[in-house]
Amino acid sequence: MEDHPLVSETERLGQTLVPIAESGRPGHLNRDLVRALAAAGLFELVFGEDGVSARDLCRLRQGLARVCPEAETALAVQGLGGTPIHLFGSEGVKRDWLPKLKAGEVAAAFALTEPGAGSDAAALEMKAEPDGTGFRLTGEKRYISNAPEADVATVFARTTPDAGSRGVTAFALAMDSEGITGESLEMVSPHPLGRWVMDGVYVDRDHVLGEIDHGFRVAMQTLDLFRPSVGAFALGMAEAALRIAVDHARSRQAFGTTISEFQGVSHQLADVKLAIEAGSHLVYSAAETYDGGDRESLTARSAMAKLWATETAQRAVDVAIQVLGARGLEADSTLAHLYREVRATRIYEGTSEIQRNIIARELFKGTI
Ligand code: COS
Repeated sequence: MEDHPLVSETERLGQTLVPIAESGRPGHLNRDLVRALAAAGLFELVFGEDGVSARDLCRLRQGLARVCPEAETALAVQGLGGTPIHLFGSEGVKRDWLPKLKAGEVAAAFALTEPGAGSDAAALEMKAEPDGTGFRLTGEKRYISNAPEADVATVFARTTPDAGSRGVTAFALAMDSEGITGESLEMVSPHPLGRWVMDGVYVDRDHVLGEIDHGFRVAMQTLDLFRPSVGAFALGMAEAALRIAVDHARSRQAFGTTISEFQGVSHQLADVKLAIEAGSHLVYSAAETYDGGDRESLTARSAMAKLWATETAQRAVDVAIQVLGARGLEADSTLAHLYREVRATRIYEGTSEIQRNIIARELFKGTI
């Protein structure tokens, strides 16, 4: 697919962000990077006055991913954490947080996962017990991007016990509130991840996002928007890996010729290109479905886009490393970095297995 101008513009911008990304501490929030993304006006697009354009979100993510995955992830986590505030927050909550999120003055997180609730998100146990005009949150959130350093988080907690997905509420929570402790987790993935423990943390009723007991919907609708964009991130990384592999195969000599002459190499690269091209159609068609307001087929399209593109990216990076051989595994090479970065995309925002469940369920429902 031909690049939309916003993809190539963002790719150029991403190149200028590389030094800022490299100046950060791996595994920790890079606030300079968040501010630089804001200064470039990217959060104005993510938190648009007239709502969100899923296509623009995908374009930004694809462009940045080609050259600067750290900047891409900083953009994405701010978007994922801030979107429920943008789309479901009260006027007061939006006034408190949106200008700061857009200016990159604060960093956001999306706190759904718990030690006992990953794929089965409705099993979450963090309690939200009524107290005066608000609630007190108690429990643990784990494997949260930007934790524990984020300033504000969309936190999902249980307001009705034993009610499964029907007893969950979403809150916008200031993460310097009393009763919150947290720590970073050392993961293979280079972006910041951590955990928070909440011990009776007070949050006012005005900070509920959407309606009480209807927070699961807030989570699912946010994921329906973001899953295609995870696909766009994956496509950008797949394209980066493919470029490196093609350049190498063109020039690398072995057995008296360039290795691009060997079908064992060239056919693998052809297959990667084919999968990327198919992935672009799935990703942008899911984004178009969101922008067009067709909620019926969105959940399945979104799952298909994420599943295909992230699996493709994993394959693209693996093939590229195989083509480069030992060079591709040099610890500070772009491919080694992509290798660490790409793995998590098949897990977060719903594993590949969950995406297949969603597609199958929607297929039997008849929405696709
Ligand atoms: N949009 C709006 N509402 C949705 C929805 C969607 N995409 N998906 C589900 N819902 C609603 C359902 O309509 C249902 O509402 P009612 O009870 O009022 O009928 C409710 O949410 C529960 O839906 P469902 O029964 O399908 O929930 P399940 O427990 O079966 O879970 C999956 C559904 C597996 C899809 C969900 O748990 C999931 O996405 N898991 C992965 C979690 C994830 O991505 N974690 C990553 C965290 S962010 S890094």
